[in-house]
Amino acid sequence: MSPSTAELQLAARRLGFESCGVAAARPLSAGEFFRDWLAAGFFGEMTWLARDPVRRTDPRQLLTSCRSVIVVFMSYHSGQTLPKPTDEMRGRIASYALGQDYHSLMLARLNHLRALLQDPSARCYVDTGPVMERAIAAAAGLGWVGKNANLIVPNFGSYGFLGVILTGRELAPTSTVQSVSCGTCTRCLSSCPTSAILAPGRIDARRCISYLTVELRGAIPLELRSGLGDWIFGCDACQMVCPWNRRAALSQEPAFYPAPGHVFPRLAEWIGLTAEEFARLFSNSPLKRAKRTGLTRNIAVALGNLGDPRGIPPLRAAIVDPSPLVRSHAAWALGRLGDSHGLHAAYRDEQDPATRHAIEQALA
Ligand code: B12
Repeated sequence: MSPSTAELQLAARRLGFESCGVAAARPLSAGEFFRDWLAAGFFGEMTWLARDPVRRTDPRQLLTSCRSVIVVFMSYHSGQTLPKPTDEMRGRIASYALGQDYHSLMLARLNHLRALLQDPSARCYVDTGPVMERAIAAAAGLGWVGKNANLIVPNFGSYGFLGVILTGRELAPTSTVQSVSCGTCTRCLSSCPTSAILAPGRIDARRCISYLTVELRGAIPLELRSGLGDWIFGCDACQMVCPWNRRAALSQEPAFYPAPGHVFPRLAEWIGLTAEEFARLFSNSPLKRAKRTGLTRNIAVALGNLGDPRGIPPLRAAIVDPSPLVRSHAAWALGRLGDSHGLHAAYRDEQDPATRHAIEQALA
């Protein structure tokens, strides 16, 4: 016999999920918004998002037998409040990525929940399939979609991951009524360093620092680089200012607490990582998604933004990196630090036309 919604919610709590709800499997009301969002091109290079939008906005297109969608929220809020040390050049990592990789951890827990359903066709997803997890979580009444587009859960704020199970079981949907919301607050809109929140809930991902530092594989657009500040992987600017995160309960999951050295990482150390060191250091971290070249590119930009002359030696080393992507961003950063000597030296040896152009621009 299938468990009731209440039994599933209890089991989810025992598995460490702060919140769990159920939405009936039907086309999401977010569908129209999503299609407009795609038409505007806001997905950038994440072309996988644009593939088959109908499937993404209706769980029954993904699993034909689907009757209900179970959705869970797990906090990763580790409450980092320490001021940034000024001893060395340091960067910043979004809090979702400070600890261990969440996909495998949450999928393993979700699979325990799935086993209770005794439904062999049920499927689990954590960021791993064409499902609109936030829209489903809002439909199940877990919280509401804030103006910063994040799902905000009462008492837990928005620093949390979502996961879903699609099942053929008919489960009682949970309440969809949320009596609280963002009200008149617009702090997230005005705090976004790259003005990526065009209107409440409407994000141009191409401008979002999270996209630029995690998903984008190529060059970061010149006009957005200064906005990155010291963020080297993801960004929390729109969540840090959210009043709902001020008194949010901390995560109960030790795996999501910061790995040693990941809070305000030392940029001069990390910019010089070899492929092997990168693989070893980040094998179980969300940071592996950026790959070594992506992370090194981001660190070069952060060093340029910090404007600290101590950034020149590590950037001069990065300007001979095997990757032209890294070299061109190191050139930009050296330009910001006014190191024309280092740029001239690099220009003499540079063969790649795009990187030569980047050096010329940096010198100019
Ligand atoms: C692509 C993606 C991104 C992209 C695009 C983000 C975006 N806002 O679209 C980038 C790389 C920028 C990104 C960044 C982040 N992401 Co992300 N991302 C995803 C992913 C894979 C798909 C999201 C998607 O479909 N986007 C398209 C937009 C249109 O849809 P949406 O934001 O999901 O849903 C919105 C619309 O439906 C809208 N909507 C619906 N109807 C209507 C009607 C009106 C009138 C309006 C205005 C809006 C509206 O409201 C929804 C909520 O924003 C999901 C996982 C998943 N499969 O869902 C994770 C996910 C959304 N990301 C997550 C996280 C943690 C982040 C970051 C916080 C990471 C970070 N710190 O750097 C940032 C937050 C940036 C932000 N403010 O949105 C979590 C969110 C958890 C939560 N509490 O909300 C998810 C659910 C992953 C997970 N499994 O936990 N992400």
